[in-house]
Amino acid sequence: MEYGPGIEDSSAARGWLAERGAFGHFIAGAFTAPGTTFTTRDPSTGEALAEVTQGTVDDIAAAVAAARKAQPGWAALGGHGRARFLYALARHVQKRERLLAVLETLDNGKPIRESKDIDVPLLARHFYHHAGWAELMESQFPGMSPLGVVGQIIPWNFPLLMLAWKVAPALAAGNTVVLKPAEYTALTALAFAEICREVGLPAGVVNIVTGDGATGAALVEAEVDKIAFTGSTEVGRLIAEMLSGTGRKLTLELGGKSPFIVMPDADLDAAVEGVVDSIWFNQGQVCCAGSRILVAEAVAGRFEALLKARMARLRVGAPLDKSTDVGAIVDPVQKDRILSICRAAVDAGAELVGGQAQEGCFIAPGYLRGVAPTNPGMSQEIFGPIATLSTFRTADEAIELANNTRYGLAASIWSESATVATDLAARVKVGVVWINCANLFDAAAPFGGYRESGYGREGGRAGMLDYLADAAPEAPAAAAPA
Ligand code: TXE
Repeated sequence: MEYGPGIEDSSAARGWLAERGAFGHFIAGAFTAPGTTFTTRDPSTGEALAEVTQGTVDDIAAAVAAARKAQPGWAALGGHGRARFLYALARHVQKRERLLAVLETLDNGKPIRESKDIDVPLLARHFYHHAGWAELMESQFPGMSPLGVVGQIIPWNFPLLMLAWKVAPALAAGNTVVLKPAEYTALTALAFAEICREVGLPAGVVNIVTGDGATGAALVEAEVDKIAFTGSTEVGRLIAEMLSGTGRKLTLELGGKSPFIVMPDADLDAAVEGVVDSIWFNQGQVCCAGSRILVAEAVAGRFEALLKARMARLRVGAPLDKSTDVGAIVDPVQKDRILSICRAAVDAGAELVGGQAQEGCFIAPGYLRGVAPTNPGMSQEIFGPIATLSTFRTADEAIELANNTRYGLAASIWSESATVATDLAARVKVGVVWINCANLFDAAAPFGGYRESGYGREGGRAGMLDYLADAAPEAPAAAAPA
């Protein structure tokens, strides 16, 4: 998408919001009347954007019943029949890309460049990719069947993208879904619900119930066949406890504290650019952010000088400004959380470079140096634009530091030697490794973690398998709709 300097025109998205004002849930192919609502705000200004309904146990039950009713028919369409709808969703998402990107930025605070160039294109890409898997269902997964109704709970850091990661494979496999978006960022999921209607997706195949953690908990307790959750490790643990002994399937994508390893032979300019993509992308609110920078002592001085200079050139500001690099933190609660971990890190002896709190929901990019392994800045997921910077002497020490965490989501490794990089890649205990790049996502590449970063995979063949059961063969394919 093209963009030049200036402020993105948000009038169409604002008009779209003004026309609707208050949102109900999307159940059985239609919007319910708004119930008890809460206000969703633009975190960069505090401006109220819309009223969103707090979902109740009854709302969840209605959505699950609608999904249950729709599921046999959806499965009976067969892979090709479902693929046609997934392609249609992908195409309509592209048609509405401007509305979706601006809404995402308004609701979440992320820079418009990211919504336009990353979030929305990847959203479409996931639906295209999974249309392909739907086409291949019968040949690639013979004897497997959908799970049934899936409850999906997603966070606020990539509202549309997390929706795509959950909804696209579930539908491709023949499941129907009840999705609960995060309370801070429900608007683009509701816009997606309208797209489902536009493409004529059969009623009840996708249901969206908005609300907070209580609504999420009601979904976990409902009669669903699987819960797919992305969010905090604490809530993930709670959900695992709630589901234990129920025999229901669960996949969890939780927090991270991913190492970003710079070897002595790395291209330092490229590695510094990698840090920008890794911890300063999306204000650092990224589960797989390279939040622990580990740099070889031999090049640490040069690397830090380059890093500091690059950091100083990042622009913190209005998310709709096309030249903004670092936008707003999603909510004042999250901003306070980030600042309190940074304070604890400094109290424990670290030095904070940059990272100043600014008025409103803004925090300048920064990093913590002189961080002992026991420092809270090193062990806790900050989930903000603040990395830690520490050094190592040998590759063994780098690996020891990298693996010294309760998480195991991702790692980014920087070296000009393929042998060195692949050797390290094999030794980091994480689900995703990037070499000489960071935070690159592809619908074909399975994503997921180990240890307290969760279990299950999203994307590619492994992601499809997490939405399928070994069971009786699928019902025979019925004619696809026009
Ligand atoms: O997450 P929650 P929060 C981490 C990150 C962040 C911290 C807190 O460190 O600072 O978590 O964020 C729903 N049963 N991540 O409090 O609460 C909730 O409504 C069922 C990392 O926002 O986990 C939302 O839809 N659902 C993460 C979703 O869970 C419940 C992304 C995530 O919210 C629930 C987000 C309950 N009891 C935060 N309580 C990542 N892995 O990317 C809440 N929810």
